[in-house]
Amino acid sequence: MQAIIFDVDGTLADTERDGHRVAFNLAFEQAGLDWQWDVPLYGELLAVTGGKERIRHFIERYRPNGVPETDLDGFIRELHAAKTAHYVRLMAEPGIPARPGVLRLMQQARAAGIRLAIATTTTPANVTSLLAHSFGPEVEGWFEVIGAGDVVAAKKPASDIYQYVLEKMNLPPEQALAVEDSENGFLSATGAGLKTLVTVCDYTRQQNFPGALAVFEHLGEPGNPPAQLAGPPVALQDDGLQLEQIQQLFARGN
Ligand code: XBP
Ligand code: MG
Repeated sequence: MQAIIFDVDGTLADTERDGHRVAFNLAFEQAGLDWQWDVPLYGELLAVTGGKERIRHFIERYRPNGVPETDLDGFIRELHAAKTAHYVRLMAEPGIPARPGVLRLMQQARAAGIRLAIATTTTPANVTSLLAHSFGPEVEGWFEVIGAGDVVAAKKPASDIYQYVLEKMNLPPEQALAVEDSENGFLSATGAGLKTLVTVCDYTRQQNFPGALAVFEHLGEPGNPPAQLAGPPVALQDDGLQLEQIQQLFARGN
């Protein structure tokens, strides 16, 4: 295991419900639209990855008021740019905490000489803001490659973003671990040939991850070990899933 490639939303932090969703709603309000994405509706809309793609899907599926008859692309692009500005600000204030054990695993990996990268559907500015505010000012620099947003044409569950990152790292897929939280992300990573560890979030707990190395609630931190939901049983200590245990799961494969 030469590298760990992290997903962002739902994996590094629980950003969907209290970050992205809120930012979308603020952008709708600012544009004078009466659209409101509540928590259950947003859960449905998450089936479509990518904010612009999600807005388009919402328009096509729900036919809401306020959609112009011409230049739908431009309308969506502007709405999404406003959403990104809100999201970037929300990450600074009030912010969303890093999920348990993520920063620790990054630090353990760095100490062991394991390379780090990111493969995400979200907009690059969102990654920068989350890392700076929830992880620390130096953390973005720990990632050799940050593959994000529109850098590839087809978003998750397509494998393009993982292939893009592997290519930039000049790394074969057998030598990297992906960490994901959702079915779409899992399909993207495994489709690129990566072994994948899953840490679910509230929106993805009921999803299926056939062939994952293991599925946990989260990575865990002292006093807060995670429940294991699938995979060969790992004997966790009080301080959560450790790098050596992940390396053992990786070596054992699936
Ligand atoms: C994350 C997403 C993103 C965000 C919105 O998926 O689906 O679309 O919800 O980000 P993953 P943008 O965690 O699998 O990468 O609005 O910037 O597109
Ligand atoms: Mg995710």
